[in-house]
Amino acid sequence: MKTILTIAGTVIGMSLMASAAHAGPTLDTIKKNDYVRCGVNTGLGGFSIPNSGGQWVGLDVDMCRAFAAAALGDANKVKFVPLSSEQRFTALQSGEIDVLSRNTTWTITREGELGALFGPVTYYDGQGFMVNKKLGVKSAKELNGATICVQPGTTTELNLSDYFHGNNMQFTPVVIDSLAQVNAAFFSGRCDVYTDDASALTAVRAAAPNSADYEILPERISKEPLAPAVRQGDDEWFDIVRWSIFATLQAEEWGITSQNVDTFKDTKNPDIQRFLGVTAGIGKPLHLDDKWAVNIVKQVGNYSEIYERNLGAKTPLKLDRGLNALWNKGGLMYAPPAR
Ligand SMILES: N[C@@H](CCC(=O)N[C@@H](CS)C(=O)NCC(=O)O)C(=O)O
Repeated sequence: MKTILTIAGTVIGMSLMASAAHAGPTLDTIKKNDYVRCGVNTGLGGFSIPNSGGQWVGLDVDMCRAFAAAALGDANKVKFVPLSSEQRFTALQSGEIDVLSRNTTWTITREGELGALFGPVTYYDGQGFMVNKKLGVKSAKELNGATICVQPGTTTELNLSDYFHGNNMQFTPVVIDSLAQVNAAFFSGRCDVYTDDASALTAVRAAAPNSADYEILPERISKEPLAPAVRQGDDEWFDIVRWSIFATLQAEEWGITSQNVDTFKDTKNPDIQRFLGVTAGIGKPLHLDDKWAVNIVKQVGNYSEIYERNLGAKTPLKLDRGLNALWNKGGLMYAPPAR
């Protein structure tokens, strides 16, 4: 550090020192507001939806709470901003929200052209098709000529067109702006087919009055890595978002839950000591105190707790972990070392 300062001169030296002490403009705003403004879905079961008591619940919502637990020490300090598919990137670009945590697929265009920067994937998904069983359709390849409900501003709309053209099939899109209206259009029979991320189809079907009448076809026509995104240009806030997600995965890997976290305080494992802030060091790289990770685990839970609470076997969605299992359990979820 000293050599760099001498060679590179005062300007770089000062900016290095400034960045060590300063946590970035977004965290400044969050601290000033005393809440994280989190862009979420308008109402998608399992991911982000208000419950009967008016509380926002879901996996994307819990990630927002994790960011607040890390940044402000309190998972309740979140202002949820419901956004449609088309509104979400403008809300992020304009500074209306600090983070977008809303079943949003990580793509090159959204990063390269829409100014978003995606954190780690919180749910690996793929696009599917749902039909009324009375159509007797068993495969997406039988959908030639179908009328298909889809929302604008989504990867879904683009993949749909690619899939049908690639397979030499025709379709009539029914493009509808709001999720509630797409659902209404499909369930009233205006469209033969509903296409969306498979998890969203599962959620929409689970909420339907006669859900047993509908079938999700076996094909997954795309990769939909769903991840929270921040605005480009604020690395410090990006780091907090990124490492908050990793903390939920790391806690799962070590079997640390919201219920048992206190029993780990006498651990002899130096990695766990650091993670829990028993020994110093984990806060400094994020410009936070050493308790940020333990705050997440205590107040929100590890990834498995978050998953099971919102999407797992005891929920209406009943989604298997699949690709969303940890790396050492056959899935893709992997946290780098927090040291
Ligand atoms: N993952 C896809 C689809 C995300 C998406 O916006 N899906 C729609 C259909 S479930 C949605 O969430 N709509 C909610 C709304 O507009 O209120 C993407 O990022 O484009």
